[in-house]
Amino acid sequence: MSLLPILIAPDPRLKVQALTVDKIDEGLNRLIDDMFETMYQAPGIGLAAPQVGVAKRLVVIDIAKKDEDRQPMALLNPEILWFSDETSDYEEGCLSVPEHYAEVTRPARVRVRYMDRQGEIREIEAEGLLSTVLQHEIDHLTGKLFVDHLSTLKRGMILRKLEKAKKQAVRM
Ligand code: GNR
Ligand code: NI
Repeated sequence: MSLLPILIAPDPRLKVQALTVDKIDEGLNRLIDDMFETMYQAPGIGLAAPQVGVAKRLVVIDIAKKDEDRQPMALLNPEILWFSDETSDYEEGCLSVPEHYAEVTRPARVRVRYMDRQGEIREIEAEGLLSTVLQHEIDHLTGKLFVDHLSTLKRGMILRKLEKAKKQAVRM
């Protein structure tokens, strides 16, 4: 297994529309294992393939707490079938937007259909943190980041800081 480099915004590869996964082969299984390893190492509670430069509709999630057993979930081609009218606010972060956190308002509950790594079609209904993370990860598959849910002003402030930090990093 290997750690994959995580892309940092602003980066055009984070803005692409990811493509449907049509076969589960050795290469895809390896990518899924590498994404779990990368997510746990970060550490993060979710990771979408575009964040590691792969434009495929694939996400991994594990919202278990540190003292709990791992609960790895790999979701291929996830889609939101239904979301509640009721909303909830959650302080979000993103491994591609390091060191910035902001409250995002999203539907409180969602129903998601996806394929698991065995090729079985599954559906889950989620609320709370899992609902937030599912929506955050599925957004990555259409090139959307949590900052795209903020005001133009807040988004601009965060992206300018990240851009500046990147330029500093290449000088060092
Ligand atoms: O690790 C992560 N934590 C998090 C916290 C609140 C809302 C969403 C997230 S997802 C994030 C990892 C990540 O960037 N996934 O795309
Ligand atoms: Ni993210």
